[in-house]
Amino acid sequence: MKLFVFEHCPYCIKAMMVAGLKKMDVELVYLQNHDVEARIEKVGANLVPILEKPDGSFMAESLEIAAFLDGYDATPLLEPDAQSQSIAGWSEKAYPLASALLYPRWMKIELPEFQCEEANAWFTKNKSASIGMSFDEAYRRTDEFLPKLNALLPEIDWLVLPSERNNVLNYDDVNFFPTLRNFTVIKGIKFPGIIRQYIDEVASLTGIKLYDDVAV
Ligand SMILES: N[C@@H](CCC(=O)N[C@@H](CS)C(=O)NCC(=O)O)C(=O)O
Repeated sequence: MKLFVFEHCPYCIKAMMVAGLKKMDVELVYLQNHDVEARIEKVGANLVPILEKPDGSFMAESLEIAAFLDGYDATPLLEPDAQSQSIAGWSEKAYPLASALLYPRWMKIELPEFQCEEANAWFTKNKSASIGMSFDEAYRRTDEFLPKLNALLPEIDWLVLPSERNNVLNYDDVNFFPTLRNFTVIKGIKFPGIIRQYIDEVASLTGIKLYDDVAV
């Protein structure tokens, strides 16, 4: 099977987590960010992740892909979610800060979906419009945004470490780990100890790479 993704995309990470957790033979294919046609021709919409199944058909929607991959061997491992309201509430508060901190940083590190000028220009144009400021301005204002995001992190009080539940992951992990994982690209982020341990444990179980080494 092939999974068409962007490395910075939290929805893609949901699907990649399950493929990694179950050590599946899924080839990751990184589309260029501006290549909208490559998405539309497969699923009729401009969205990743997209899974190409063994029969050649395509499937969109990260959680549907996650469930499909989890059930592929007829032995699903993921437990149901239990914290979706807490996750949604916290994510809504953090979203504007997270966007302003993350978007300019994706342009500053090496990512497979930004391997040509058109891809960078497409992302910069669309996402600077969505945060209402240029990437230069957003990056310059890190000292304003980062303390506010750091202050929100201790409010995440629903995490249970995988090691405290027999390393069995659930849909809360699938939904929320990708957000925390992306924050590792922000130099100076201050994860409370349990969050840092949670990120490291889930990354290790799913084989998802973190950004600590290239944080800016
Ligand atoms: N509901 C979809 C949302 C996926 C989504 O929003 N993907 C974004 C990337 S993070 C996308 O492909 N946007 C189109 C673009 O960047 O041009 C899912 O869960 O898979």
